[in-house]
Amino acid sequence: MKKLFFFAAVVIAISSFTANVCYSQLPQLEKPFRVEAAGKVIDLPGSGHAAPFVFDFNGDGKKDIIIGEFSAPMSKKLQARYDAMNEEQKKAFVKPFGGKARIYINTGSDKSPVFGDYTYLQAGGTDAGVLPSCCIGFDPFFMDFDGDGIRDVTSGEYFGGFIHFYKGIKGKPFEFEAPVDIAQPDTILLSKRGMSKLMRTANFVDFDKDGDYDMVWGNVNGEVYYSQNKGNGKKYEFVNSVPVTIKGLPLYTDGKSDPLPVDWDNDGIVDLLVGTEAADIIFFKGIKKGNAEFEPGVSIWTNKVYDPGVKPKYLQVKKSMDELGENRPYPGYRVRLAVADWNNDKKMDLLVGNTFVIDENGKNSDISGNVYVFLRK
Ligand SMILES: [Ca+2]
Ligand SMILES: [Ca+2]
Ligand SMILES: [Ca+2]
Ligand SMILES: [Ca+2]
Repeated sequence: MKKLFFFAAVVIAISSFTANVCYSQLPQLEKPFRVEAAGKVIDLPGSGHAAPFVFDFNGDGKKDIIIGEFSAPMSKKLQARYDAMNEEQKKAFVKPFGGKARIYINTGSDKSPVFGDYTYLQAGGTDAGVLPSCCIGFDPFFMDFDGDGIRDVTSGEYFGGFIHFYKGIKGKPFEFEAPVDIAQPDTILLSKRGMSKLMRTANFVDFDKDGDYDMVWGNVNGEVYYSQNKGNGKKYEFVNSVPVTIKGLPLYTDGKSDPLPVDWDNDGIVDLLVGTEAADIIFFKGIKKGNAEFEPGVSIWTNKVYDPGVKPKYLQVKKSMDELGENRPYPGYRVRLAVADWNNDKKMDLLVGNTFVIDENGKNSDISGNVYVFLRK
């Protein structure tokens, strides 16, 4: 018995030591504030699934914010509420419509952004959209994917297993071409409906430093995959996706993963920040340039170390959420991440979009979403 206790104490000591080592490398963050527009916090009533992306959209030298959102057909309750509105209220009401992306142009300065009203991202002559289903709306990632000097945008979708590519148009910053599906050998040759292809969320970085964008993607299962681009910067050519690994074992999170490749601890090696269904944000420290093997994941909110190779059961999402407890600095679940130097102090800050329930009402609960900014200390 005594021996067993000793063993347990050693295990606890080792795990907390490992956790502290990782945690001390984590950037410390200020208390958050929510992004506002037209003097009010940006809310996504009836849609939620705020998916932020920050960059200079219109090329005037000031950062703008693009926020993806989700929607589904209106619930009976919401429809009844809409029907009872007067004309003015109806005009102001945001109807659910499918996954779209709001563009908020910065009318303040680059250092202190101020946003007014938004317009919807346009593609193929209409609002750019993804079909709404389950748990992902428009999930934007902007970059010049095809190397023609014009930035493009991508988004995942719940069904279909593809990442959509919307090509930017020269001289028309607010318009994009109608989407095409990004061809990948594993999406073409294998079943499109396998669980691992549901709800793909893709973010990009030149992971192997060969001059083109490689893809890191998550899914409904909470897995994270790396797809190497062997193209030439003008034309992509993805090879089969491989699971991102920790000590040789696949990386798993508590479902609906949104992996963002970024050098979060500033050591010159790309790390992963992964947002989860349980509202946690997990830091996976990169070990070596271009290698899809990472250090074990640490919660940036609680210091909890996630065991590699352990596939979580869906019900453990609630457990993970409870473990976050008071340390979770926002309500809700299913967080989507972005990074940007928001206040121009040369330190990378974190943006978190969430989905939260306004009114507990079973299946027809009203939801919304906000975008939180965490400045780095
Ligand atoms: Ca382009
Ligand atoms: Ca590359
Ligand atoms: Ca790093
Ligand atoms: Ca900053």
